[in-house]
Amino acid sequence: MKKVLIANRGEIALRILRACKKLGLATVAVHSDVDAGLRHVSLADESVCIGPGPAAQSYLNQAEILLAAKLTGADTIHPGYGFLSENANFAQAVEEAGLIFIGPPSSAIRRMGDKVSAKKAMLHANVPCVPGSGDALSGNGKEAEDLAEAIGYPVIIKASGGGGGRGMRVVRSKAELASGIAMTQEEAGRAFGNPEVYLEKFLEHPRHIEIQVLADSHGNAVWLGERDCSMQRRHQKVIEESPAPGVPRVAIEKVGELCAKACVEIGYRGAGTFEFLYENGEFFFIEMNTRVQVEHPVTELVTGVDIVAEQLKIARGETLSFTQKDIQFTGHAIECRINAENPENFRPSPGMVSKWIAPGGPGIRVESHLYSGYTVPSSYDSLVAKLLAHGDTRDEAIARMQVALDEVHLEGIESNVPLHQRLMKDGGFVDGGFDIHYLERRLQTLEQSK
Ligand code: MV4
Repeated sequence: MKKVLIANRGEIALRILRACKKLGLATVAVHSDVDAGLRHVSLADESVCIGPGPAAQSYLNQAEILLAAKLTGADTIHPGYGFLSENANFAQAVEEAGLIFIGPPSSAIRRMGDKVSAKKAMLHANVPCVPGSGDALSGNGKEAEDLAEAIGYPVIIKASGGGGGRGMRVVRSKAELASGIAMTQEEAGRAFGNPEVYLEKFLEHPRHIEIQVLADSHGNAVWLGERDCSMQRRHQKVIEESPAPGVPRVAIEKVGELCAKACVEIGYRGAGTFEFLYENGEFFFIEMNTRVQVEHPVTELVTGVDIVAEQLKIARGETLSFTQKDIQFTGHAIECRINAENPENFRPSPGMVSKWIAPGGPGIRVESHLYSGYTVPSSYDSLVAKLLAHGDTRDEAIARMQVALDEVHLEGIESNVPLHQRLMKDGGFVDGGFDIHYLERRLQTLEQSK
């Protein structure tokens, strides 16, 4: 591995570029027309324009990205998150072109992308899953009825091709079951080209807690603790933190060990995340993400592990340089996702950033591609910065985050910084342990009190 093509944009492209430089790797930035001014484009050794603004014609254009790799002599492609990062066909095309794809083998992406086969793999590896069908529902309606009766309503019908909140439907009684299954199958067939659905017990008040793992290509795997991502709105995470407040360490250690073992069992390689719902002291696997995630710096702050550099080292065949017992968890980290959006109605707020001054100080980390004079395009998601605070305790992390949020100077576009400022003082947030519905409920009561 000598030259890495970064097939992404924004803050994560800059993050990957920095990891490449740390390891002495040459870099190629690929960018769309509207992204020529991105920081990582000027900082990379080489850059190639791969098409117009719309992602379908640039960051999702597989042929164009492979051509850019060929033209520049890049031997490796890092897909970041989103875009092509979990596209098994792209990973396979990269492999077949004789290049290194930063991620697990395409076969593992394919297996985890299909939620029924992912769940089967996890059940086989003894990772606790939400009670349910354990396989795709057959055409026999009676079978689903009996199963739903046995686990008890409410249940949730999920598309095997879905994930991340797409293709699911809650069913609260026997009367709605058959039509609920038929509608979800119909929608899934259209949206994902795969009508398969499965059934689970619907958990009403879970928290969303995920386990970060790293696995090398020599049969070694470690877990790097958890992240509590329950503060979300419409399946978009808003705040993430580690450790998860109030969850017993023994429970985390138990599920963490199972995740690391599962990696070895399925032949996983690279960074990965096991997503769980956590309710009444129990973990239930729902999905696995086979990429680096937006919130990976939360884990980096509490473990000191450079996850993106580890991805690169694993991909070039190195053995993990540490074992599970070398991993120490220190203090508490919180991440606020700063989006270019109206803080009241959440509508995107693209435009020119006339002034950006980033916060700093002890325990503060900023991941951002922003600079004064940068224009946030309207073509992509609205994440413009990740602000992280680390402290000895959760209270200290919150206090540092409050100071840092007050230091943010962002002019020219609207942002959700005011929302984060309110949340850092919100009783429900400060207490910790809130469920995945907390933020949406809290926003409703704020709306009503106006
Ligand atoms: C669930 C659930 C309750 N019970 N599964 C939504 C995204 C996808 N990753 C899985 N999701 C859910 N699955 C059962 N059996 C509730 C959700 C869910 C959710 C999960 C994580 C984070 C935010 C969420 C918001 C709404 C619903």
